[in-house]
Amino acid sequence: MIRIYHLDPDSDWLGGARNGAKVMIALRELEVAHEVVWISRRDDMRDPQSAFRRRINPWGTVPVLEQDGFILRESAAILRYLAELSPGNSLWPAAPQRRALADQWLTWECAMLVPSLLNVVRLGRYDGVEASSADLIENAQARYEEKRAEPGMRDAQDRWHANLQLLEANLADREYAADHYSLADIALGCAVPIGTVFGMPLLEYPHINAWLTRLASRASWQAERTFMRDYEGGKKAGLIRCSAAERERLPARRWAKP
Ligand SMILES: N[C@@H](CCC(=O)N[C@@H](CS)C(=O)NCC(=O)O)C(=O)O
Repeated sequence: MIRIYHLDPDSDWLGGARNGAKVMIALRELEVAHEVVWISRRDDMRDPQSAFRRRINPWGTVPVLEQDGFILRESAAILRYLAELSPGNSLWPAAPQRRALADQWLTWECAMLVPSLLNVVRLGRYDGVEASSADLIENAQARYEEKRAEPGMRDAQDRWHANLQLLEANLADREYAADHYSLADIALGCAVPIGTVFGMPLLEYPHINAWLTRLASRASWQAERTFMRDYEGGKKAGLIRCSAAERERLPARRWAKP
């Protein structure tokens, strides 16, 4: 049986694990039997003495896949492994060039897009290394506003937006990152809405908005609370396109307390 170590967004003060969300969506799409082990960011991931750190992942991160003693870390590696277990699936096509193009965007997500987001997160001190009461993610947009004019933060924002412009241009003439719905969309779709948590709008990217709508219409995405809260929270905050009526209907985002 495959076990996935993941975070419950209802009890995590950073709203859950976006990298874990990728794996959960892929498991549903591929219909792979699995169980989820819900762990705690504070007690399991950040405590060097925890059983999780000692037995499963000394790096202290999720997601982790465990299967009969085999342990695999890194969301992109886990996605590829799951796809290998499900031959013939369309998320990871067999034809070398089609697969390579999906892999290009899957790799770009973790090598280019996420690092540019982490610059913003770290400059805004939302890496969450300390969950101090002065630095809660629920204050992220206010803190981001305070810092957005600082030169380092401006540069970090520009890099994030330069990457989004690349994705936007790619989606201008195709529905998905690599011509067909693939692992790349799963990874990118879980990462892109996070910028709105920090107050960075997606409004100027019509193709990205349309692509997110396509992803969010899938049952496997709707079941992933971490993604849905980032996505709907972005809409509620007026940072992702949606109608006024939908914005009105959406609940305000609530963060768990640390
Ligand atoms: N490159 C890794 C990143 C894993 C990662 O950083 N996951 C976050 C949750 S999305 C985490 O474990 N953070 C550690 C912490 O907050 O202590 C992957 O893609 O799996």
